[in-house]
Amino acid sequence: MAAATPDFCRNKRRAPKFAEQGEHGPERWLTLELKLMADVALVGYPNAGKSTLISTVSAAKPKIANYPFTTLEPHLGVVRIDSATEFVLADIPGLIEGASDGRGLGHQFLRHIERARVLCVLADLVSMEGIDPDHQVEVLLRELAAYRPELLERPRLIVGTKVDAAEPAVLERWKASGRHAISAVTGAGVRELVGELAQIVQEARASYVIDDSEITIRPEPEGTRVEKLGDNEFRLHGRSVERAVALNDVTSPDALNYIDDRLTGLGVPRLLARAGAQDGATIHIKEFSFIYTAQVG
Ligand SMILES: Nc1nc2c(ncn2[C@@H]2O[C@H](COP(=O)(O)OP(=O)(O)OP(=O)(O)O)[C@@H](O)[C@H]2O)c(=O)[nH]1
Ligand SMILES: [Mg+2]
Repeated sequence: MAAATPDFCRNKRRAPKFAEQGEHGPERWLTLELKLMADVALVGYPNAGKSTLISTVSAAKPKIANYPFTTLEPHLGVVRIDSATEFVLADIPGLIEGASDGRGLGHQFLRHIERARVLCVLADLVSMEGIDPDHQVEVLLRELAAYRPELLERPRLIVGTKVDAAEPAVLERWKASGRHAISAVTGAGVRELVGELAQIVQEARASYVIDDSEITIRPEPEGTRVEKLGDNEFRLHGRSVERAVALNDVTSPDALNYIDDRLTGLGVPRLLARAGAQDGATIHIKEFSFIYTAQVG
């Protein structure tokens, strides 16, 4: 912007006697929403073992307890595999059936899942309420889809938890489907899980672009528009021309020359000629008016 503004103080004009009036910048109210950025979000029923898992694979230390909704806010943990490989894991409060309609705590946290590249869906193999793990997965995926269908397009792993305490029949059925099964208590399957997550994250980082278009704010275009008001009378609209005439004093010859230079620089004579302005036309820009002199040649 500064580059387009001719200098006020130059060799010919060492002490300018006029100044720009300044202008109000654009004003707007923005509601900003903070969303966690994580590579992997842990999604599961309350009490499924999400916090226990994150506390065994990262330095995050969320509260762990044997009742639902222990975790009330999301936690992030960095999982470091070697010096070159790490990813951010998010422990999200438990989701229950109806979370996408606002039941439980899920609704306000579903939005944190939105920013995760990969989903790790945990099914409790030792559910206190006796909810079948397959049913848990079904409900969780349905809730995610109800919130944002595109969440189901994210890469995901489905993992059974608490294998150390699972009923043999439940465990057998779960394992028969070839899905991951872990115990955050004994460590069974945890290393393999973390390794696979790192791999998927790496692939997802390479291919997944987070869409930030919602928060793009563009300045208004600078272009000039000519409106024909009547016989040889025109009005110019546009930020640049309005700014060019917004001087505190437009009566001094210096200021008028300055305005003339700036409007010429903005291509106003050409625009007026193209719009059919004849010599002597009255031109308005906001409250400022002047007579147009057609240029010869
Ligand atoms: N036996 C066994 N118990 C586990 C395992 N993982 C977690 N638990 C227990 O399950 C209970 C719930 O664990 P949390 O990690 O708090 O579960 P959560 O999914 O974070 O629960 P919310 O925060 O309430 O959603 C705790 O009593 C844990 O000790 C496991 O691998 N084996
Ligand atoms: Mg928790």
